[in-house]
Amino acid sequence: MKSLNISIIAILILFLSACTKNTIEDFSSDNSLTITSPGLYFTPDTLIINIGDTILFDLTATHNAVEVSEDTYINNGTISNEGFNIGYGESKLFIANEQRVYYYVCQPHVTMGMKAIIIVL
Ligand SMILES: [Cu+2]
Repeated sequence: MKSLNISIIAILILFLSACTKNTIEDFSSDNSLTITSPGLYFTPDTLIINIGDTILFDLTATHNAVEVSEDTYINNGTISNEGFNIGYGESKLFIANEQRVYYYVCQPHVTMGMKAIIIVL
């Protein structure tokens, strides 16, 4: 099951790497995770974690982080899927409680490539 998971992740990363700046961080054996917005990008923009891990979003004043559907993500849309929503400049915790890929965007900057994913194993 673990090797199947890794294959799926490898395919996902290949597929999504065209959309990200490729700051991949695998924290699946860690438990203190922070996503920041130091510029017109999130870092890390591909985060691999375990189910139940807590992430701190620590955003600067001009950026938000709104969870969107995969389709919205691919099309650089901004419509929330009613998932997590971190406001401008907020520091907020998010617990990943589903084994899937979470897609999110910065609404004012998604067309400039400011979007990222969290892969939950
Ligand atoms: Cu932004």
